[in-house]
Amino acid sequence: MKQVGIFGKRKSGKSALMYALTRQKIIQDAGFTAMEIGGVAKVMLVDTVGVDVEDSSAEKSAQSVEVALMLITNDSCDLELAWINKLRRSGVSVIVVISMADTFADGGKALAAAVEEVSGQQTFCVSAETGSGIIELDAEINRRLARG
Ligand SMILES: Nc1nc2c(ncn2[C@@H]2O[C@H](COP(=O)(O)OP(=O)(O)OP(=O)(O)O)[C@@H](O)[C@H]2O)c(=O)[nH]1
Ligand SMILES: [Mg+2]
Repeated sequence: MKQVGIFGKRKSGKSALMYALTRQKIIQDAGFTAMEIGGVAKVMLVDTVGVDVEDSSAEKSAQSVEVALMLITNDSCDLELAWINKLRRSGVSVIVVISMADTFADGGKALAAAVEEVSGQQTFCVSAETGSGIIELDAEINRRLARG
């Protein structure tokens, strides 16, 4: 089974996002059975320890995922950017996520633009709290899985 890993610092909303994506999947499966018949990939979502934890388990998870979500919550994100490069070099498809978007007055747009500038990657603003951006992120995960 293909694995999608959720990475980010401690308390960046990894577990909450995993729950939100899972809930989205259940709603979709109930509402759009045709998509399921059409062959939506069954994937394993893997929650991880913070990339800022001195522990090799996030590194281990990184070795078994096809797609990685890298959560960013503020502009102190050198560690996350380093991880994005490392993951991409090892062939992992990385989706950059501005998490807890509801905590920003602008929904995370300014941070997203700054991260897009330095990483050269499209970013997705999501909130596990309000559900904003979850459908779009789910669609992107499926696109990446279909590509790989
Ligand atoms: N406002 C808001 N709070 C959030 C959101 N996602 C998570 N939180 C809160 O942020 C805190 C950390 O969320 P977690 O999902 O536990 O974060 P985590 O990255 O799994 O944390 P660790 O596993 O301890 O590293 C919790 O109090 C959540 O309720 C969000 O989208 N919006
Ligand atoms: Mg967690």
